[in-house]
Amino acid sequence: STMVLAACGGNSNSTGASEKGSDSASGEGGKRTIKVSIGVNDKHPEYEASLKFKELVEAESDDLTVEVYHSGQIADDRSAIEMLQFGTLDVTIPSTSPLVNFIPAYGVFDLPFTVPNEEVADKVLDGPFGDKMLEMVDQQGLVGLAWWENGFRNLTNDVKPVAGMEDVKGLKIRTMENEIHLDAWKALGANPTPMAFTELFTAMQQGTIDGQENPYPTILLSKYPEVQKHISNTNHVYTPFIFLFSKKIWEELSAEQQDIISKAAVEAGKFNRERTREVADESLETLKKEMTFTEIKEGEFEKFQEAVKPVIDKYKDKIGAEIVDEFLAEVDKAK
Ligand code: TF8
Repeated sequence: STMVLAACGGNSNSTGASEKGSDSASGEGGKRTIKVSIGVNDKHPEYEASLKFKELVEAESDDLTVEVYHSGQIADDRSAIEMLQFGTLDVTIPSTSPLVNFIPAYGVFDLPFTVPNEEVADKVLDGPFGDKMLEMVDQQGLVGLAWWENGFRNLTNDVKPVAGMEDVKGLKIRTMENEIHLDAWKALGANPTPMAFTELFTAMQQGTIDGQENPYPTILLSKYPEVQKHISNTNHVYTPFIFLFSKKIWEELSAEQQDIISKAAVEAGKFNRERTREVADESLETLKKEMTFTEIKEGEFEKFQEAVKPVIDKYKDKIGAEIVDEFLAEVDKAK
């Protein structure tokens, strides 16, 4: 069958294993152009870090060239993941949330109000739990090479200031293509719709939705203040960026090329975290001038958390109870 052919096909010279994706083969290598697709624009720290990845790879390798495509010109997050599976695109660095459509366990990162700050996120992602999650994408024809940062997500809308649960009621909120986010916003009383990031600006401009949620840099650099009046510090979830390589293409690379790429992905990820955090602080200051910033009132975070509890319970089995418990334990340990 095709399955068997696919499993036996390709290059049989499966010697040198790399650090990451260590159970997958390597090939002959040779001259290659690595195409990287990201959904955000060329003002975003994720783009800067993608250029850093390019610089690192090209400095180390004589036969690898990297091309970076921003703004979802190649594809939105979900389609880009599919292209990696088919081997028609080399790299994408999406939020983990659309990956849940392929690997339910990834929903662990979508559970709201679990990660308190960036330091805890770093410890969990850089430790054994993060490694285990990176390895897990192998089953979907992907190689997970590094964690990058998008940041904590915050709510914006064009209708009213949001200071607590009451204000969220009835707001038409765009969510990522992820059922946990969808159910969490329903539980908070909003009226959510899933949509690709590439369609979001137009949807807000045309008023088909009232609001959306993203980290401060993405909100500012995607020019959302042009179409949104209000912003609040909901900080409701930390969904990381994940650096994904097509397994099909990966196995054609030489062990040396794989090594150069793995290291560059991790190195550029460190740069990405630093830049994202600098830009996040600056972005919030600018957003406070361009929009109405409303602080979430005391006691309201507790109400949010209480309201989303049934959503966490609902998805625990689907994600895998063990993974959820392990994640929460790692978060606690890191606090
Ligand atoms: C979203 C995400 C996006 C990223 C990017 C487009 O709201 O936060 O910023 O996944 O790849 O869709």
